[in-house]
Amino acid sequence: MKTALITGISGQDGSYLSEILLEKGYSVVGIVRRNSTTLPHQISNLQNVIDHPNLKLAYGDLTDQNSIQRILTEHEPDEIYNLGAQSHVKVSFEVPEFTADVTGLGSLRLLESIRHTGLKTKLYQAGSSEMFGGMTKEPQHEPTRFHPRSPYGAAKVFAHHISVNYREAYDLFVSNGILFNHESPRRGENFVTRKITLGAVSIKLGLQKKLMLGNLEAKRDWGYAREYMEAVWLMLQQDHPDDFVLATGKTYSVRDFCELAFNSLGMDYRDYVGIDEKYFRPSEVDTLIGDPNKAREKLGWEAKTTLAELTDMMVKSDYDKIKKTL
Ligand code: G4F
Repeated sequence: MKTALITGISGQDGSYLSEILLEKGYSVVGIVRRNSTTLPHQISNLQNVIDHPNLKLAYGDLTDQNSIQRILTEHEPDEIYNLGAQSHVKVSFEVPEFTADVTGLGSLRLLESIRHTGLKTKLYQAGSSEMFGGMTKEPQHEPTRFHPRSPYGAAKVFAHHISVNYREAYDLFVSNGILFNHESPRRGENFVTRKITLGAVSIKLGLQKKLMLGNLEAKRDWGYAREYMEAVWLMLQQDHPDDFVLATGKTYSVRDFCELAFNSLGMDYRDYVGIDEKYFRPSEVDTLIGDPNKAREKLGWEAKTTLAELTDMMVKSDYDKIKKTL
């Protein structure tokens, strides 16, 4: 039985990946951070697998090298998926140093721990389309130059480059994914898609009157998170480490997403959505659109769920969830 270690297991991506790995017969170890929220709340995304006999949780932190090294020594994972991060772009402007520490240096600590333990393992480093940031050349693919527009993007660029460096310098098996935005009913509530689906449903059910957002003109390439985690697993099943863009190849604005979400509830977003300057970022990434050709050719992967299907899935899930509490 193979063992996989996941940092960031309690997030959207970590929860889908753990389900996929457990279905494939892996033993999964998830690193969870000690914080003031109680564990059941912290791991609510893991409710489908929390009682699985092959899932273990271990306390550790990407800012604490000793904890990582201890977990590596104890569990000797065959594969490591580094999904842990301070992943909110707007928040990264407020806590830039913390973001650099967790999102950037956290990946270096993992690489150093692998090197020092001498473990023969494969590492997946979660990169982001935010690394392309202000690039005007579209669509963005693996050789596209990075131009991060936030402390989060800059930290991810560091994590990407240091992963490539450790691959070249120490012959470690490290693959970088460059994932464009990927969403689902498990998306954190302060990311724009989930904020919109939750807001639209709350308005429909009479719990809220307005939904305040920031920049409606920003365009993103949005896919379905579970499908992206299938591709992440495939990256570590290759004979050689490599870097891959995962994207749908289509881009839509935040305004388009509002239209889809409100329409699916029989409402017109223009009657409910307002703009609040506080949600604007000091520097914005205007348009992201990825070219997933390499992943299609080498991994045989492509995104299947359309944005309309994804929006419907999220709206329905939020509707059912809120309705139950009324
Ligand atoms: O949903 P968002 O916060 O996602 P963002 O910034 O694109 O980052 C996400 O995707 C990245 C992959 O490219 C990940 F690496 C990263 O960790 C994260 O998962 O914002 C999307 C867009 C932005 O342009 C933002 O300015 O929506 C715009 N927006 C407009 N109003 C808003 C809001 N974003 C948020 N979070 N909240 C708003 O009220």
